[in-house]
Amino acid sequence: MRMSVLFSFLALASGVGVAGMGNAAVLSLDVQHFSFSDYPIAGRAARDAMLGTHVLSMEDFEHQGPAREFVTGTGSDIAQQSFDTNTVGNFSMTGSQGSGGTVTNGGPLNPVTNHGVGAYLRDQNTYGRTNTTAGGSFHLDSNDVQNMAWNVALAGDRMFDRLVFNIFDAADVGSTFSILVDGITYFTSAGQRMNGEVSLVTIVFAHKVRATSILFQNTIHNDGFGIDDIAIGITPPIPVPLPAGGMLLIMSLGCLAALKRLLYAGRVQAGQV
Ligand SMILES: [Ca+2]
Ligand SMILES: [Ca+2]
Ligand SMILES: [Ca+2]
Repeated sequence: MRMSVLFSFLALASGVGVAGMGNAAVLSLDVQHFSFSDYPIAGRAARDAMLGTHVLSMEDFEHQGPAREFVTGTGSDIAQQSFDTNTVGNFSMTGSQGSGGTVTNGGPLNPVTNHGVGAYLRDQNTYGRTNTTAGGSFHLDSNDVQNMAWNVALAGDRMFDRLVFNIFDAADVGSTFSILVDGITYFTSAGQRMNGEVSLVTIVFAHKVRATSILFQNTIHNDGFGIDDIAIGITPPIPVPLPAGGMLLIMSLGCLAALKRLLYAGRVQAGQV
């Protein structure tokens, strides 16, 4: 069952500010929350409705394995590494590094050394962050690092105007979670959220764009979240109505034909034909 719509932003006013910065103008950002058990039916139906049929690219992380932390270097030179999906753009981490149970616990959560520095491609549930793809197992996890940045772009520099994706387990252990688009905050979580809650996010732009920057921002670290089932789409072109001149021409031709019929009828009546 759909639990609530926390935020639906018609960015008419903010759009002016965004456009003034030369960035993508957000027309609306909608967030729908589902419990993890409700998501498979109600959430997927809502996702399909928000997505429509015109999808340009999708990323469900099922073909990005193996599970791993995105870092470079060793020892004290460990640094986060940007993860380029080749489908929906790239992800990188900012802010305080992770140090919670997600990072420090051994076993299946961390089959290899985890530094809490880079995003983690995971193939199993991690404190309520888990895959949302039907029949899948992978998602991209924040790994308890504070913020995640997503530079949205399509292969071939194609244009788009719609993003649909799932965020889950945000703001359930003390953080306030926000979504920024090109530096402007369009969503902030309200109160403490449920463990494992799935938040279906839909962002619609006022016009087609080639790139945009999304920041998933937390007030603290160690309140991890995941992202999965990303889709980038474009609104199909609207059929162009005939211009006013064309309509006038059609109406004039119609009138001319009616006039000719009247004249002919008059001539028949007068015995001229
Ligand atoms: Ca997945
Ligand atoms: Ca959790
Ligand atoms: Ca969390």
